[in-house]
Amino acid sequence: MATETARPPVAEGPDAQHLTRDDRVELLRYMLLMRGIEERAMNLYRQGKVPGSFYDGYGQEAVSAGACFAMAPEDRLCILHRDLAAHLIRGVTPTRILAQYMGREGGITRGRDGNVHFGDKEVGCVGMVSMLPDMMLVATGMAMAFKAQGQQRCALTWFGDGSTSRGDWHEAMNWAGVQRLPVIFILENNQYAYSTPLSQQFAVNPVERAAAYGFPGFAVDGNDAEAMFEAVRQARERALAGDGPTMIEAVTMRMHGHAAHDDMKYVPKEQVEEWRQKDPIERQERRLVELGVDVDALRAEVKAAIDAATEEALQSPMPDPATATEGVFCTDPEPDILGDGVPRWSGFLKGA
Ligand SMILES: Cc1ncc(C[n+]2csc(CCOP(=O)(O)OP(=O)(O)O)c2C)c(N)n1
Repeated sequence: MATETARPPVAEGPDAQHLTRDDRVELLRYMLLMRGIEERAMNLYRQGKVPGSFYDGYGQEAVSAGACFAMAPEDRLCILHRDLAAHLIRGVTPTRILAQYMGREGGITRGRDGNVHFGDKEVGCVGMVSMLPDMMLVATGMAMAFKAQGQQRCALTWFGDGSTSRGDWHEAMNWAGVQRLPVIFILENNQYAYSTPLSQQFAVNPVERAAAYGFPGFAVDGNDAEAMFEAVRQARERALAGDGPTMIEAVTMRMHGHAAHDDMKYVPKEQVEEWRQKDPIERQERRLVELGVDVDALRAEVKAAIDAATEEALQSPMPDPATATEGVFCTDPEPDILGDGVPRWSGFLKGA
């Protein structure tokens, strides 16, 4: 059974040139927030306060934190179910996220959609499409719009190893390569797609697939937030210089079951133990301790913020059933779909 890939990371260790000490602390803060919020949500789920199931990204925090940290406010992100740190970095508050998980009025979708299906377009996050890997096509489409309008903007999407086996994934890869679009594809290789291991997912090194579509692909240590940052920073530079897409394979491990209902008994215990030693948060903490950062104080601060957010989210009411269909369909004839104040699709919705 496949475990970890042996490929070397593209960048390792602190990146003194592009990350300040404060940035490095922020990376840890967002990873702690992501883990703390998801742990809290799992407890709320067990108390029956989170409907449906619950999905988390335990052990994968560096992938979304490092990548999102390298993106600018004008860029656009298609965020998947294990990438909570990206929402947090864009400014979505822990209270709104916890309210979302509990289906409350104060959540991002105001109780309209499943707990991890959300995105706040005001901060450049596209609402998650459940069908995998359709966010590849959405990100590619946005990148096409940026290029067509001569805008210096970039789109990014994350996707799992399982997503790469679908035809729409290959269509997006091909079109992005042909058009040299400003888009970054992050393969979140967490070794499993539900219970399917890598050995049954692809018969090639997945980064070679980027070359097959005419653009670079490389592997990064997905449990190193700073390496993720550096890889995405370089990919974004390429994209803005007109050099087209980049695929980054973030090599990591899904440390929990597919979702709360899955005990992942199909994963060998030694594999989980091996990856536990590479925990991305502990890794960043070790770096910061060397820099003299009071990591315990940061942990306490994050915990207090999550306690307060939980209380606030629990105060949020359930949505009024009479408004259930409001905001579900686009009724604006000229929607600002790229969030840049320019209405588009005019005519399309009018049937012209
Ligand atoms: C087209 C499609 N088929 C099935 C599903 C159900 N489903 C949701 S997540 C998932 C596993 C995806 O694995 P992967 O892409 O490796 O991402 P991971 O969950 O491991 O992060 C499946 C099968 C779906 N959302 N879309």
